Amino acid sequence: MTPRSADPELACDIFCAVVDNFGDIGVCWRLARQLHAEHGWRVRLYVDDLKVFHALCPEVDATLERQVAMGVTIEHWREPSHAGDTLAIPDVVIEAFACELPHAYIAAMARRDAKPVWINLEYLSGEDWVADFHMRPSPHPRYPLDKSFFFPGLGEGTGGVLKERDLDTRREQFDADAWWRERIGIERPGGGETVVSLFAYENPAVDALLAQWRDGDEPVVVLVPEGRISGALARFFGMPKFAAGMSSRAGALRAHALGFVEQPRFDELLWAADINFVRGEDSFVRAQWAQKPFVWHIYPQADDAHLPKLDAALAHCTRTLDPSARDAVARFWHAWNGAGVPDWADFWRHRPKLESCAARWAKELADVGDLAGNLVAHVASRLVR
Ligand code: TRH
Repeated sequence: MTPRSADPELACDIFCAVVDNFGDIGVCWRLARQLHAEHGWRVRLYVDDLKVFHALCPEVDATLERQVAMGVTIEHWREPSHAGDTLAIPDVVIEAFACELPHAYIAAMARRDAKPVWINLEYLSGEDWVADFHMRPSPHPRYPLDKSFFFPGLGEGTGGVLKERDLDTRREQFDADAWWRERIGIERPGGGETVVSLFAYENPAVDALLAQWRDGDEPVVVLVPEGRISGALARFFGMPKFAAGMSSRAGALRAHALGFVEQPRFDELLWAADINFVRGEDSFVRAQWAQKPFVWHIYPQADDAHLPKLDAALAHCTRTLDPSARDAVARFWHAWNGAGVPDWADFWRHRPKLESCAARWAKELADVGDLAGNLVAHVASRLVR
């Protein structure tokens, strides 16, 4: 039997329901592009909110039912029961983050002679249990179909996280001077200034942090993509808003607001900064590949279900730090996620150690393998003809 993974025409549908924010479509769009560009798959992406998608990919026209962007066919998933007009079932079906597939679609999957490989792509967690559950099949109660649970993760035995093949090369070739002129309209700050990127949800700890930067001895330049934390910046600087293109300063702190950029350019912000505050899932992963110190504002869940995930990520990312630096990072991350007041000086005095740890961690994480490659390997093991 010949594995079908070598088939350049392997067809895949990805279903994505946007719950809120940008992470759901952020992950699906990155995966879709990668499966097409790096593995030659024919990918169709069903998305229920094209307006959010448009922010990440401006060439997506929110009024169209069907379109192609970057080689990926995009279908407007109008309602949960809508399954496209043709109901052509591909070789691989990926349901992202437990969004429910249309019933008519599942019935058509069951009618297909060669059953598709059906994968539920889960949210990322660094917790240990993930490796035990990764790729566990679950038989459908009514149809002769198996669904596998694909768990992204930060450790061995998990699905890993997405990383494009050319990412490190793009990072190494990044022209920071040109970026500062183009995006901020000023020369790149000198080595004596600490550049911070700040992508976060509303966060009660931000006022204390801004005040520490303002009152500190070292100059800090903070770059803020316009979004949920912008209101706090505006209040801090006494401005009506802190919108893209606006700047302000107070004491040792300078701040610049940035417009939202298409997803492939988001990494540049992380490469331009000395330390990155990131959130959710996809920007959290990108910060790890940026090989810079970072602080994670995790997506808050009911009953504090996110806190064990935060600690699991801390354990992975800081594993090679000495105890004093590791404790400082844990204190700072916890404060940024609602437990205590952040102490910038206590955290940033460890900067050299945090920088070398970030580079070590990116290498360790790469050993788990790229999620798209791991998924393709799984499909290859299941699809035979
Ligand atoms: O937007 P998020 O908060 O998304 C969240 C999380 O995914 C969370 O786990 C999920 O449950 C919730 O959504 C529904 O953060 P995240 O995951 O970092 O996604 C942001 C995306 O936006 C990421 O792909 C990077 C992208 N981005 C751009 O493309 N351009 C930009 O200018 C910026 C600031 C971000």
